[in-house]
Amino acid sequence: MSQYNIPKTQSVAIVDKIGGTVHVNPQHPVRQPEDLALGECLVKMHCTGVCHTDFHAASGDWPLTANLPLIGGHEGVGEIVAIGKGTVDSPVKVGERVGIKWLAYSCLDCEMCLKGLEQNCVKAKLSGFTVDGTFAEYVVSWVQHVTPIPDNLDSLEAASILCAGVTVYRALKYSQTNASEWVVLPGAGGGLGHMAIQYAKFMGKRVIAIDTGKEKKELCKKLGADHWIDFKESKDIVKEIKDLTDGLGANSAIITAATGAAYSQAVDYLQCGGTLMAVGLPGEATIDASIFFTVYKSITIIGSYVGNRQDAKEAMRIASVGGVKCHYAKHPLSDIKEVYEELKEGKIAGRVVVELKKKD
Ligand code: 8ID
Ligand code: ZN
Repeated sequence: MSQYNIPKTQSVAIVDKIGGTVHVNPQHPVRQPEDLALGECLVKMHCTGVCHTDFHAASGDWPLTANLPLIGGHEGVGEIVAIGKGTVDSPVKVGERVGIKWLAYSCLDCEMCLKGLEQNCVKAKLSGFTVDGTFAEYVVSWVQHVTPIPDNLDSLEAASILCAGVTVYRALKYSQTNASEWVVLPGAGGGLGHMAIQYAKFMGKRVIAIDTGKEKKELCKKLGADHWIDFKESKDIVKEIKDLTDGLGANSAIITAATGAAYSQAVDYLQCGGTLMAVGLPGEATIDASIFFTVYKSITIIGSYVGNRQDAKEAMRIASVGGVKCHYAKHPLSDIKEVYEELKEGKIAGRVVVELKKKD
């Protein structure tokens, strides 16, 4: 039961068929507290970030298909207003502010979960893909997987830590790159990339940001990138990176661009022993890397998929101590269609965060 007054209907942004137009339904049903299952919680949303993944999911350009009708969104922050009856040992309580990330649920008991690869659990439920996501005023999630939000962090600032932040934080964590070493960030001006610059600097690394346009250049420089390369203007990205790194090449590349092209030169500009972290998710592309030089240069290629609960807590803690700050533009839910268009065209510097509840 809940002490809150929970409405029967709500506004959600929804896609009826893959490739269809996202639209707002103001009469979508709200699951009521008495209908929550054991371990589930109902979260009244404050806001949600919009990730390029939401656009991939709605347009159907991945080799996985989303559940339909699709309510996207996986960077949500809100307040728990009810918890399923009979739930014991919940790590969160009613009234607490929590975040909903891409991995909404995993069993916590299988080999993948126990190895810390919760995101690869066969029973995983994905927010905004296989279960209703955060483009809604009320979302059902799971007490074991929601992320507590530190008190000193504003909901709008915390939202994009839940996907963009966690994902790049984990990719950097496993990039085998020490403080003072070079990280190249293709996609640096986007949602994930602009957070990656800040996490990399917080970890003491040196950053070469790659993206395009004046606005993204200014943002990357402001956030601490040591160097900037415009991929549309550069005649030779590999040479530019080698020139900036004493002829040796960079120690790692965290590729967050949503295109295969951004992967193609990485093995060439990495130095021996370097690591390519694959993060950006174009649906069809393959990594075009020289086998010879991958072997000869002792290059490591690692796929890095979001993060587990501990990664989320660490990424959030770095935000709460002021190590990173999301650069975002605030929009109403009704703007989602235009936001998808802008993501498609690569027009958004940083992130868009949708406000679902005005501050009291
Ligand atoms: O767990 C994961 N691995 C994970 C988690 C979250 C998101 C992966 N993703 C994926 C998304 O599905 C998407 O494919 O990461 C990709 C980037 O997500 P995003 O940061 O939300 O997208 P964005 O804000 O559009 O930023 C992409 C940036 O890449 C630049 C664009 O200009 C944009 O700023 N870019 C492109 I497109 N091509 C480029 C290139 N060749 C490039 N930058 C450098 N070189
Ligand atoms: Zn995402």
